[in-house]
Amino acid sequence: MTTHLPQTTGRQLGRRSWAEPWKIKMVEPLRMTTPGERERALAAAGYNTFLLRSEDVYIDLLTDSGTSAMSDRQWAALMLGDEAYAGSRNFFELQEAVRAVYGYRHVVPVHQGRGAEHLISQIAISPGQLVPGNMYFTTTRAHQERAGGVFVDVIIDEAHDPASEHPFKGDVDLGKLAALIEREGAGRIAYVSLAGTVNMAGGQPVSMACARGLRRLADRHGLRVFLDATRMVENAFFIKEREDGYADKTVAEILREFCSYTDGAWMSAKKDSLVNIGGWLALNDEALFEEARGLVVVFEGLHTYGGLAGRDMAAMAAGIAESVDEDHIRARIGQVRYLADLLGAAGVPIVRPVGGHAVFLDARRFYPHLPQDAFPAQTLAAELYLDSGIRGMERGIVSAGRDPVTGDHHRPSLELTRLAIPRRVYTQAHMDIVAEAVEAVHARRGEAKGLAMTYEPRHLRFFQARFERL
Ligand code: PM9
Repeated sequence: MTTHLPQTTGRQLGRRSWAEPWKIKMVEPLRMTTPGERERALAAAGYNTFLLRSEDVYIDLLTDSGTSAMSDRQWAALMLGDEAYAGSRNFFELQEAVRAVYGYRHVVPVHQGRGAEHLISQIAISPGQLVPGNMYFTTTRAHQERAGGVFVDVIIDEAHDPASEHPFKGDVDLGKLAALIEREGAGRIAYVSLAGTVNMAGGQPVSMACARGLRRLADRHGLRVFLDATRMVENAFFIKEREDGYADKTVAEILREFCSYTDGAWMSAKKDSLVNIGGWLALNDEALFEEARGLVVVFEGLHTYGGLAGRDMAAMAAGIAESVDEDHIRARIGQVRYLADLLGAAGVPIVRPVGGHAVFLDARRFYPHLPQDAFPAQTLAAELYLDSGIRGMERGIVSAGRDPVTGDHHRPSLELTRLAIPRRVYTQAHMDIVAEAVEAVHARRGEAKGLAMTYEPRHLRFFQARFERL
């Protein structure tokens, strides 16, 4: 099969079209709602799309986490679940899949990504230590802070500019990191927290050159590098497309090489690995692994199930293998690009280049008349739901939360509304409908008045905060 991306331009360029490498075997009906029903549902949800009931949502682009469609092979694997309390066969399958695909030595299963973030933060951060990383992620930073760490952003400046066309906007600025080490001393740094396709920057990839350079810098100072591998398969795809010397390598080979520059990884398997629940922590260091294995039994469950059923681990092992299939990943990124191309052609401001798992609407340019204190990205998610029952998520000042020391809002330069696309779930026609809805909201953009926060939870406020209309 010859394939070219972006899919949308295939025909314009005179190439043959390209389609998803699967067909649909089971369907789930969608419910459409009336404008009045949506108005009532959103008001009851405090204008927070996280607080809507999913039955009131038509097309659900809240997240790509745990929302993917499993394959027939994954469903079949569920039936082969070994539900022994200890030593389940499925744990060994999972361990083997992680070793084969990611290349790490030791594997601790957890119920989802933040279970692993909790473990790595507790065992690798001492109170007061710094944790430099390529942009914060909400749950990751929350666990680092709860362990007494202080996150320091060392991503390249281009990542904070939604219009910059830099091909690897997820890269660590090695100069910034070197200066931090120089200023604070390597002993004050817990580890480097490196994430693939940086979520809060718009799903932006990290280059292999950066990973390699980071390894060299870390080695010079005796620092460890831990990877958030949640969407690393997508990252590997971007390296294949954009970085010299990788076009002829497989996504699986690129992934293995990238991971080889790191000392371990945490994983939310709910994304790349195509399962509805699950995750793992992988470590090369024996002593650190012993600590993680000791702690997992306190918070998640025995070290051979980590809060999961045997069948969950079986589906995860199968999903890991499917995730590095070239046609799968090409179609996955291709669908995100299809939506982005429609929106870009309609003049809707989006984060460029288009990332791996979502299209991010640039709420600052969408609603230039709204100050950040009126929560433009939250407003845009609300308006989109009201228009058509499509659910996205705020990724701006609300998600950024407050500085734990000063109590002030973090004020990120990126004020984004994310339309995350579940894997293998929606069709091209659904994407057309999403684009039409966003265009309709864009056409009425001058009418938006913004929101005020009426309830602010202490932890990860974006999940449960409530708002009212200004
Ligand atoms: N990400 C997402 O929608 C779900 C929770 S936040 C709305 O993007 C990264 C890069 C993630 C991530 C979750 C986690 C935590 C870690 N790293 O949700 O605990 O994107 O499995 O993973 C979400 P869990």
